[in-house]
Amino acid sequence: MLEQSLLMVKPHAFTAKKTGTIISMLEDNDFQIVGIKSIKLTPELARRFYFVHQGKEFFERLINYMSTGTVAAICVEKDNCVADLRKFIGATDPAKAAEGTIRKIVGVTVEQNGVHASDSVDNARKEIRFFFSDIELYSYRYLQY
Ligand code: IDP
Ligand code: MG
Repeated sequence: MLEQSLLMVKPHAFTAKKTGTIISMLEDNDFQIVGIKSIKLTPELARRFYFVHQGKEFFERLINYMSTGTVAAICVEKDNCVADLRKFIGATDPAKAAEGTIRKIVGVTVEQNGVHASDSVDNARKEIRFFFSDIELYSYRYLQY
């Protein structure tokens, strides 16, 4: 089924000019870009985005890290997009990520693992809404996220 998901380029990958590499990887693997923007998250926005991890040991560090620099938010669309994108980014720990995955290529550490991707269709809808309005998503007419 045609789905959309949200990929976010994390600060160190954006600073290291890996955004182009990541976009090429997405486009070369059938992920259609339907929305894209760069933004600097405030700690408050980062907290909202990662609220499901509140209370975890790594939460405060993650919030601090995610608000240190610019991120790129990319909304992509394809059949089975959410599961396919999770597979394509690879394991949370880049050292354990499979060859050819985004995290294997641009990840540095578990925290600086290059990218975020939505983990369910429901969270994809919320995360796309977090970054984009309808008029910023060109194929929003197909899916009312
Ligand atoms: P995911 O990004 O693969 O979905 P989650 O468990 O949802 O992984 O964690 C969200 C983010 O929090 C990870 O991408 C990573 O940057 C960071 N994180 C997760 N576990 C750890 C940890 O044990 N130490 C430091 N950072 C972590
Ligand atoms: Mg997650």
